[in-house]
Amino acid sequence: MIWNKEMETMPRADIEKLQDERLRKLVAYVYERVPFYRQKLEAAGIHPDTFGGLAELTSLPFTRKNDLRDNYPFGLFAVPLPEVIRIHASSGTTGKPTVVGYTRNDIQTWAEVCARCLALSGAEPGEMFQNAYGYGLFTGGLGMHYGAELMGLTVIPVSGGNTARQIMIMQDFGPHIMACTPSYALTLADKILEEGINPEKLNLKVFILGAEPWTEAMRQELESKLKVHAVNIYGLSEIIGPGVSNECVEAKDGAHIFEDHFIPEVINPDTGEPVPDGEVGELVFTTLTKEAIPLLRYRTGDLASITREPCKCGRTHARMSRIIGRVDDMLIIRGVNVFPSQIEAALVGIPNITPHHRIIVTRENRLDQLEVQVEVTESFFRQVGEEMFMGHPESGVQDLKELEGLLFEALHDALGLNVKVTLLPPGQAPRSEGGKLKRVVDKRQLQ
Ligand code: DLL
Repeated sequence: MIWNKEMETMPRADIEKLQDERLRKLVAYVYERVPFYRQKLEAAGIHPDTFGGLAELTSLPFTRKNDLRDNYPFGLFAVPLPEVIRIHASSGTTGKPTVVGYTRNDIQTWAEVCARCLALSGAEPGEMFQNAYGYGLFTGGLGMHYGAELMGLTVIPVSGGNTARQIMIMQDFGPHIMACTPSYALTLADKILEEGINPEKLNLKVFILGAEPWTEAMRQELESKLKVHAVNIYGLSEIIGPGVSNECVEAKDGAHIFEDHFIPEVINPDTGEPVPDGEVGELVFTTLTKEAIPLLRYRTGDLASITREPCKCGRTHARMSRIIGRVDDMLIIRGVNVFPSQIEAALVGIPNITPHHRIIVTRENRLDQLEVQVEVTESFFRQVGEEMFMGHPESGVQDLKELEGLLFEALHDALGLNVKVTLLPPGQAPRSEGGKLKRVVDKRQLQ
């Protein structure tokens, strides 16, 4: 089903007309209410009375994560605090969290876009939804919760983690839809199979996965292991939380961005100039309807491309590709730009390994070293013998060397770098415990 047919299938010309109207209102709104924006707009020579709307979008100033940090906690809010009925925050790796607020209308908008995501994923009113995104300051849990209630799903607010309990609920309550991070879905799938549970006996038909990057290979693995659909949901706290975009289960070919609420752009992260549709760059969003913390041209740091080609599901909103990396996650190894997603993609299709891996960067004698630690499968581990990994190579040595060679070649082809390959016994690479997974350890800053 299409949750909001009128908005989601609107002809492009009408979408742009609506965006134009809303953008003009937004510029006046932030100019009046947020000193930070008034200053920025004045510096850019923009006044709401003469602003030319959508056609002049790129003349508006960017907003960056640091602007939220500098105005911590509530400095960018456009309404008095009593009108803010909810606060969320996303914790970065360093320093203070990024704080966002919602008015009553914002909470309604958020539920609406999350209901659209559920419908895009194939949910139908009356079905049951196991929500394994974390509840709390993280937006995942409560965002999806309100969307699911609005749609009329039976919500199980189990939150993240506690794999045994998740599986018990999946078996006993029979949810049709489950949402969690993709790395955690893999943890669940492995555990389900390990326990000898027949996935076809579960009621589950779809996993809604997001909050961290994942790949087509992970989709295939999950879909074949658990006999479900796996669809991508994208969002970020600054823009609303989950509910910025979602793939349709029909095509699974890019996530539909709810353009009546968010204007997407893709820019060259170095120059700030727009790049053509289909080309990868940094995603930028302008919120059109947010009241508590509306943002102009927010630079997400996420790298993706967008297309405005119509989708076979009938929706007309622009679609974005998977996030292929982060502007700030890009590792520079001996001058070469490396995205963790390239490493993940290079590992696909190589036999005897699992998708679980860890990326370690060090600096030895002033030279960057990239090490990729890849976990082997149980059956390969049995074949080569445990001693191998204990430093007593015997029978399995040939197979082991071959596998290392294959991985070295694949990584060299993908990155143009000599990478140190280390094989790990099953279970040794980091797994998701329910939240976002951190695969990259960059030890250079620590030295
Ligand atoms: O992760 C919101 C969310 C919750 C999205 C649940 C989807 C599902 P933050 O904690 O603010 O918000 O983190 C936002 O996570 O800028 C991306 O880098 C990354 N991210 C989110 N969804 C995806 C995805 C939530 N589908 C940051 N693929 C974003 C890749 C994603 N990265």
